[in-house]
Amino acid sequence: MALFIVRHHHEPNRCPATDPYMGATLLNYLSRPNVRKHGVSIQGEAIVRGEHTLYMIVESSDEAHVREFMQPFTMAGSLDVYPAATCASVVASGGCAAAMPGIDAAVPAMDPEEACQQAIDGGLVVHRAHPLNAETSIPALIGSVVMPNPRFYVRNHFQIPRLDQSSWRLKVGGLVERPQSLSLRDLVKIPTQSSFVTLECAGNGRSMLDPRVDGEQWDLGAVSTAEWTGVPLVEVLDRAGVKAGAIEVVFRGADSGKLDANSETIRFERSLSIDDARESEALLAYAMSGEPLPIQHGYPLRLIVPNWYGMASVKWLTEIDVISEPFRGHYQTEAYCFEWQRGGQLVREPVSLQRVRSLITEPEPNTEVEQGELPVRGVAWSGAAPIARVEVSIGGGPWQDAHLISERKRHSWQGWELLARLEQRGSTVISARATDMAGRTQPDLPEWNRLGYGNNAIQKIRVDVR
Ligand SMILES: Nc1nc2c(c(=O)[nH]1)N[C@H]1C(S)=C(S)[C@@H](COP(=O)(O)O)O[C@H]1N2
Ligand SMILES: [Mo]
Repeated sequence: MALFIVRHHHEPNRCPATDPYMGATLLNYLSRPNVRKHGVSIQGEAIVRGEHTLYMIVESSDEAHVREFMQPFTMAGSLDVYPAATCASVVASGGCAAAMPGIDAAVPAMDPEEACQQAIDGGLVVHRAHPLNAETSIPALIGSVVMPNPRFYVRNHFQIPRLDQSSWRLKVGGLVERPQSLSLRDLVKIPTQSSFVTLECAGNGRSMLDPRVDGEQWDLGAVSTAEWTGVPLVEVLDRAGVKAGAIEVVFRGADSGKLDANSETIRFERSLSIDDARESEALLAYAMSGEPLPIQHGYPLRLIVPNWYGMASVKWLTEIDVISEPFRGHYQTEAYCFEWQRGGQLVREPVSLQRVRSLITEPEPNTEVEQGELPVRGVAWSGAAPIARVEVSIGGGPWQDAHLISERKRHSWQGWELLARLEQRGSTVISARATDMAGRTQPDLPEWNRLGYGNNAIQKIRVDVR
């Protein structure tokens, strides 16, 4: 279907609505059932008061249908039909005059406009329409453990591949005794496992780094939790039988693209050491919080590596390759590495486990709150160990222990709350700090690094006490 804007203008003395019967005829003509008969659907219509001008946003297969439908209006005045586009489509293609980015015929992709519109309609904050990158808005983190799927943050490097379940296979090869080619049906037959796992993008909070670093300018919402269901990765590795001499397992997604115009096409691929592949409780997930994996989140199958930053959890998984050399892919050795200047030296370290962090979900920053008791709530997580405690400070005062809600979880964030007292009126800062059972806690300021990963500085929000 194509989108059009229709404009009709008539002279004041020819305004059809001045005659009640003509006016009624017009309304009936514009009614949904009648419009449908003409192969058109009206998304909205309005008249500019006093200007005798009608605008409509209509959808139809082609302009001819629109003109045919609008024919009666031409008797009262002029008619213009403009081919149009949604804002999501213009932004995704990079401007009013730009064409939608080409979709590689070999790997059919989701329409970027549709992906973007879905993100907006789901309540996500869009950072980039294409490739789609969108974060959860923090107040949406309130409440249950799981983030509803439409509100789960989306982080993509390339187009979103549209994979066909009937022809899709997971190939397991390389240094294995029995190479596998598994359909979704084969996988569903293996006993399932479900786990609540928090994913956090390594760049979450990057926008707060000073000096600014390149990359998606995430606020604090590139984190969400879902209940993932699928097959333990070890199960599939054991079926294939890992041979002696293997040191790493590479996971390859179906999505691909170029880093810049002159470079070669690369896939999104990441590796884990054999030990991490076996011991991280990684899951090959085909369901997300009770629904089939949504296309944006890796349909039909993705890897979920609990406690690791999100880049390890490869979406649209098509290949598992067992190798005998360290993997050198772009997303392994160039991106997703901390680069620090320490003692005049460049220190590099691969990004792996999520750093301990807490987020305040309530109250909302920069809002007015009443003097007296105020519930402060949030979530906290750490890749290294369960959360030991969360403390809250009001207006730079002493740290007070918050109450941890529900039992300790290994792979998912934990809710916490504190009934705080706000004594003084005026602007106040509330901060929250988590400590995990490995004794790690959050720094006061982010540890700046060239690519802007792992900012787990203590969150501070400002409220106005009335
Ligand atoms: N195939 C593929 N897998 C991927 C990515 C990607 O671009 N392609 N992005 C990774 C990154 S950086 C993150 S943070 C998570 C985000 O998962 P989500 O979009 O389901 O939230 O997916 C990871 N897996
Ligand atoms: Mo990420």
